[in-house]
Amino acid sequence: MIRSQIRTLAMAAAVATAGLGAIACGASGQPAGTTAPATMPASSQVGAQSSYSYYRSMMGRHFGGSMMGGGSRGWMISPAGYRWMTGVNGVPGWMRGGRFPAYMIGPGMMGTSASADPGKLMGRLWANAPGPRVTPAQAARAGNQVPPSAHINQAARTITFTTGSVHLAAVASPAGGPDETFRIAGMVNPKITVPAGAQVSIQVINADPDTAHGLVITGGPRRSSWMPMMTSRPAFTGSALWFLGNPTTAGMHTGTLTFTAAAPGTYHYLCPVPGHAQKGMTGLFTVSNAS
Ligand SMILES: [Cu+2]
Repeated sequence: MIRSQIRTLAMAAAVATAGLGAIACGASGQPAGTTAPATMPASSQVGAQSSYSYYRSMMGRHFGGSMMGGGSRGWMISPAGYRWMTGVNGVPGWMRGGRFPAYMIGPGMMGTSASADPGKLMGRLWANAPGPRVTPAQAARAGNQVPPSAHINQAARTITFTTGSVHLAAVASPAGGPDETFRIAGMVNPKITVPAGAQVSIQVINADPDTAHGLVITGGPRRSSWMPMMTSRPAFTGSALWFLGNPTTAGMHTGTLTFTAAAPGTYHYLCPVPGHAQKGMTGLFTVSNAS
C-alpha cells in the first residue's frame, strides 16, 4: 500500500471515530462490536493457534513494542483482541461497527474522504499470515473453472446445481477485473442456485493486490449496507470466510467455506469487508426446493 492510500484510509477512519482518540471502549474494556458472535465452522479455525502467533508478532512489528503493555493496545493484542480482529467464533468487531484504534490508523488523519476502505489496512496486516495459498495461474484457472455438475448460462450469468454436492471457486478482484467483484465459473457475480440440503464448499481466493476480501452467505437485504454484517449473519453454520490478506510473492491467500444449504430460500453472497458489497462484491444465492 502506498503512503497516500494509508493516509486516505486513516483520515476517513478518523472521521468515522467521530473524534475518539482510541478504541471506543465499553465498561468491560472491549471495543464496540464484540457481542452476538455467530458460529464459525471448524474449517475456518484451521490454523487458529499459529494465526494468533502470527498476529502477536505482526502487531508488534507494525505498531511497536508498546503493544505488549496495558490499555487498549494490550487488549488489542490479547486473545480477545485477536478475536475482535479476525472473527474466530464470531463476526469481526470491525465489521460490526467497531473502530480501529487511532494508533493503527496513523496520526493527523482528520477530515478526509468517506471512501476509506478498512480492507486496505487488513489486507496489508494479513499479507504474510500463515495458511494455504495458490499461484496467480492457479487463481486464474479457478476463477474460470466450470464445475462438472453445473449448468451454466453465460448470458443470464447463472450457475445452477441439481446435485447434492456443490463445489465452487470464487476469486475476489480477479486479475483482468472487474475490480471489487467475484469471478465464479468465468462469470462476474453470477446467480448461484443449489438444491436444498446440498453440501456446499466454496474456495475463496483473494487476488486483489492491495485489499482484503472475504465471502459470506447471508440472508440479508439485496442492496447491502456499507457494513452488512451489522444487520446480517451467516445464513448457515459455516457459510462465512471473513477475510484473506493481500497476495505476496508466496502466493495468493485462499480458504474454503463449507456448509449445508439447509433451508430453501433466497440468500446472497457478499464480501463482508465494509463497503465492498456496496461496490459490487455480491450476488444471489438461491436454495431451491429439492425435487
Ligand atoms: Cu471485499
